[in-house]
Amino acid sequence: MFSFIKKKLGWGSAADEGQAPADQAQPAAAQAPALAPAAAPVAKPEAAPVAAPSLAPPAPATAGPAPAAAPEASPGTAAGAPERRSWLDKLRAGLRKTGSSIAQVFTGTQIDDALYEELEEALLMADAGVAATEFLLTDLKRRVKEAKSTDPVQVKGLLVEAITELLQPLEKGLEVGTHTPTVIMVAGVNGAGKTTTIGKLTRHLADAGQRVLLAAADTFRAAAREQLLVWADRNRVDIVSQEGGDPAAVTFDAVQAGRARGCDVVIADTAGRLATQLHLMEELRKVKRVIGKAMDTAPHEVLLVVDGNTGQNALSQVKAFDEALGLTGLVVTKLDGTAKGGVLAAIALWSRQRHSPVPVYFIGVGEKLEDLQTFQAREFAQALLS
Ligand SMILES: Nc1nc2c(ncn2[C@@H]2O[C@H](COP(=O)(O)OP(=O)(O)OP(=O)(O)O)[C@@H](O)[C@H]2O)c(=O)[nH]1
Ligand SMILES: [Mg+2]
Repeated sequence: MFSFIKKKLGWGSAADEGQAPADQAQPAAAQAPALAPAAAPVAKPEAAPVAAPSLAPPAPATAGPAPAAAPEASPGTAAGAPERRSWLDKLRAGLRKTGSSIAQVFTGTQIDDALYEELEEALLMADAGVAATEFLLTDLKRRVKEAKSTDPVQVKGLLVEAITELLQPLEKGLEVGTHTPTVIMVAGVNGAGKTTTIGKLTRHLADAGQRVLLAAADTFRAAAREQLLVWADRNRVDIVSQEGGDPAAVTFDAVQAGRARGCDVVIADTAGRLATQLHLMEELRKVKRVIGKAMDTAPHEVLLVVDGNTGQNALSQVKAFDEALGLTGLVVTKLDGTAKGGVLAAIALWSRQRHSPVPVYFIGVGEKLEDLQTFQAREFAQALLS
């Protein structure tokens, strides 16, 4: 459970002690039929308060210069610290291969050309890509000069600073509640982790008292629908699905049903596709257009789920899906595996050059519920170099 969701909503401490305030004691979703089909009678909205909850990143677990979220750290951190540490360990373990090779650059005694060359190689090996590697090297050399550093260990610290600063614009919380419902469309290549991410996110939202409706817009595979049904059932939320239906039509029905039922969040799961499959990308654009027809301001979020193991290909995916859909956020999954993590730096550099950054709302470090975590730039930079 993201303890900070509760905190943002102003019911953190009571709920942390297992005493949800009276008006939140019964999540609206729990009262809704578990697996309502599209044609189910439209339920009157429950009086679910929408206080613009934000799944904002928590304050950094480790010390760093003036973290912006510092004032919120205390109560939530106390309750959430062990959980957060354990996923951080997973992230570290996942990135260890790369991390150790970057960290090893700083085990010598000299700061010379050889160190920078080794670092360049290590960053490239970590999937940072040529542009981000050059950017970080230039930035690091400037920092080293300014700090008049003579110790490689100090240089390592400066690299953590450089990476943190580059990644910082990607650190932003997903907000729901400004619109009712908040409509979230989820896209990505096959097997990236879309459905799993939706399942975990749904659970967190439902636990926070949000009434969620899922749209099974992956109508290609019966198994895909079943998979989302399992998550919906497990989370006791409604789902709109249709056997072999048109993805855009299913999504349209879901957004309309979400509005009629007074849902807080509608999440559309789409079928995996490659950005090079032009007809499938066109279909995705159609899903987005149709969501806009069902609700003027929607979709409010267009999320791309990328597998952290795909290296520089992840950046290509981000660019291509952004061009087709206009992304509002990313989820980077499987950072517990063999992912090298450097691609986040490449995405951050690309994001800088875009008119507005595309935040990484969440990272996935495993298949369990607690393995969906908010992205925190400093923690990530430290894990990368630990
Ligand atoms: N280790 C690890 N596995 C993950 C993570 N996220 C998802 N998976 C696994 O990746 C596999 C694919 O996940 P799905 O959620 O089905 O991926 P998808 O993008 O919906 O796939 P398609 O709908 O087929 O395109 C499953 O076995 C998940 O359990 C993660 O963060 N870490
Ligand atoms: Mg799926």
